[in-house]
Amino acid sequence: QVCSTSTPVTTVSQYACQRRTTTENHNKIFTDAFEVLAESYEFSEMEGPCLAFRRAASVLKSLPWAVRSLGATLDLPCLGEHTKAVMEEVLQCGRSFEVEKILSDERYRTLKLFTSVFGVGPKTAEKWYRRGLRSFTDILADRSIHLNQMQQTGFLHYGDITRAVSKAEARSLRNIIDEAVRAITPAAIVALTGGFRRGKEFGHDVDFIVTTPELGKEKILLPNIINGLKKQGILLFCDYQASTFDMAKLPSYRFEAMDHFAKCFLILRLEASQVEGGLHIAEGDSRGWRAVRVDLVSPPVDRYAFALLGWTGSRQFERDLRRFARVKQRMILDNHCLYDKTKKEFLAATTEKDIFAHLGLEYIEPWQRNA
Ligand code: 8DG
Ligand code: MN
Ligand code: MN
Repeated sequence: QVCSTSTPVTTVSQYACQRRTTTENHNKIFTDAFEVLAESYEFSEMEGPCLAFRRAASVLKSLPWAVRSLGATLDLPCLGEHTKAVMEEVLQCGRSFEVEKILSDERYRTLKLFTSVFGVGPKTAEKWYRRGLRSFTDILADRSIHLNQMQQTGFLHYGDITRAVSKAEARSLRNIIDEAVRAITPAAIVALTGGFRRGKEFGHDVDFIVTTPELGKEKILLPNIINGLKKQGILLFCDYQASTFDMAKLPSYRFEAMDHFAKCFLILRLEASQVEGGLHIAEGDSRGWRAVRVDLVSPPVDRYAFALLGWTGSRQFERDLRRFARVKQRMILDNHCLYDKTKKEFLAATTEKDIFAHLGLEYIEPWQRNA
């Protein structure tokens, strides 16, 4: 080689679990564009390109510097032809015409609008779109459409639920959950997880793990917490899913999005008086309360580390942890366990650090998992 370089080459890993990604994104102009493309492919059920754009966005999010030319991306993984073409457009024009076209596309706009309702997934949105429905008015006026209870609640609290939850609101909810849990068993464990554990300032919901130090006693937790919240008059909606967890059915070789722990998807009423600095609501809104989405998951305590790692996210970080485990270590990782296919045994863990160590990964702090 003619060209030798004196600057140290730091290679960026193709796995998000080998990168440190804070909430500080220096490449938002690109990652916002990629997210639109990824979502548009998701609506068309084109998993490959969708994932490619999500991976590319994740790589750019991990950089402590802003990309100013395509030349600067030569050593970066996961950036394909299409990705670079979009970046080129953004670098030259400040925007991507392909993205703008999607943003003005009727199908994309409609599916985006419909899936913004709590309880409406891509399948339902698509079904409504194919029936010619284009607005909420269309849906609510169509007598042949049956909205389930989740969707009815979604429409009822649409404004509040689509409005971001602030850190102060998350803290207040933590106190509410803490109190509800202590009333049942003082020894209970409550941990903040999801985006707020990763240090985000705002979230679409607040996620908690609740369990008991005594194995098996966690079974009484969720039903009792739900009852407590109901008695306080702050339970606006509850979708409770009992545990289907069975250690004998592990490891699971097929990919499952959901884990088998007991969980509930809630909408709670949060009073302004309980939030330091007030509610994060529209100016001029004088109700004195708002609706917020809260997720509770309740694993048995011996599964705690796996559940915490799985629910802390980000989704891309989780995807790459599992992919890394499978491809690089011949291991299966999910929210319940870590299984070594070579040794044919489960690897025990009481902390997240144990799991990273089993995987041969450097420990990544929660606030560095915003991949
Ligand atoms: P946000 O709420 O601030 O928007 O971001 P987030 O906290 O990262 O997203 P989330 O949708 O609340 O999910 C948090 C983590 O929970 C996510 O990384 C993956 C995990 N999770 C599972 N199973 C499920 C599931 O069935 N539904 C949802 N919503 N999250 C799940 O492991
Ligand atoms: Mn969340
Ligand atoms: Mn959640």
